[in-house]
Amino acid sequence: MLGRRRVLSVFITALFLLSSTPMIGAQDDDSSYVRAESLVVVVHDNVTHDSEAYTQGLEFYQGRLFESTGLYGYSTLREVNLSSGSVIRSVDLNASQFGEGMTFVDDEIIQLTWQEGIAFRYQMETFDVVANYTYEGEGWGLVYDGHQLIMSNRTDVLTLRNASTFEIEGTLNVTLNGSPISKINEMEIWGGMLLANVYQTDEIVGIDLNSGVVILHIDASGLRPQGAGVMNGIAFDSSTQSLWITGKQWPIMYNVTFIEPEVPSEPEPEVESPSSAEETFVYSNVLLAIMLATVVILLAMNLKDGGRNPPDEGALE
Ligand SMILES: [Ca+2]
Repeated sequence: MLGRRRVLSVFITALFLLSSTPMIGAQDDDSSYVRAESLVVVVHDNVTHDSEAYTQGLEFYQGRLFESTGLYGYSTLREVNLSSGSVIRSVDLNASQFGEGMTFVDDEIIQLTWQEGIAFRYQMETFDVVANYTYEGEGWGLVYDGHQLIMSNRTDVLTLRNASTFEIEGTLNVTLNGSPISKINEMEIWGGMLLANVYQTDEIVGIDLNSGVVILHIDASGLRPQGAGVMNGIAFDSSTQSLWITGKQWPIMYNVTFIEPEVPSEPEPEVESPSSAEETFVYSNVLLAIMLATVVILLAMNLKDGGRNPPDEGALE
C-alpha cells in the first residue's frame, strides 16, 4: 500500500512541476521594441562615379552634388557633375588628414576627419575654410537635419551637435530590433528619417530621429561593383526627389527606391516555429501527466475500495 502511495505521490509531484513550468513562447511577448520593416533596393538609373573617389560624404545642395573623399594624401572636398561623374572643383586636405563625412548647413559645408579630431567649415561657393572645430573620438558620418548636426563615430551612439558651434547637445542610441547597432557610417535625411550606411555591410538602415530605433532595414546587396570598396554614400536630391547610392571607389552611382521584397521572407515563420513547437511540447507533457495522474488516482482508489469492500458477486445484477 505504501508503494502505491509513493507512486501516486511521484505522479502528483510530477504533475505540479510540469504545470508550473514557464510556457516557452510567452517570454517572446515583448513589445518594448519595434521590429524593423525589411525592404530591398530597386535601381531606376545610374551615372558614372569617380572610381578613385574613396567616398565618405555625399550630399546635394540645390541640385548640385558635393562629395567628401578619404585616404591619407587623397582626401578632398569636391563638387561633382552628376551626369558625367567628373570633378567640377576640388580642394585637398592636408596629407595627414583623412576626410570623412560632410554636410551642408545653409550655404556652408562641414567636413569631418577620421582620427585627426578636426572638422572644417567651408564657404560653399569658394571652398574657403571659415572655421574649424576639434572633437573627441573618431569622425565617421555627418548630416544636418535642419536643427542639429548628427555625427557618427563607429559606435551605436550618434552625437547631436550645435550647427553653429559644433558643441555636443545630446546623443542618440541606435537600436535594431531591440539591440544596439554600431558602425553607422554615411547618412542622409530622407522622408523624415535618418538613412545610414552600416559600415562593411550591404545594409542601409532607416532610423527614427527621435528614438534612434531602426524602422527600415534595407538590403542593398548586389549593388557593389566587383573589386570596389564598401557601400558608403547616400544622397537625396530634393530638386528631383531622387535618392542616390554609391560607395568607396565605386565606378557607378545608382538612383534607387526601396520596396518590399517580392517573395515574402521565410525567416520570420522559422523564428516563430521553434518556440511554438516547444510550447506544444510543454502542453503535451502537461496533458500526458494529467492523464497518467488520473489513471493512477483512479487505480489507487479502486484498489483501496476493492480492499475495503471485496466485490460481492451476488450483488452483480
Ligand atoms: Ca549623405
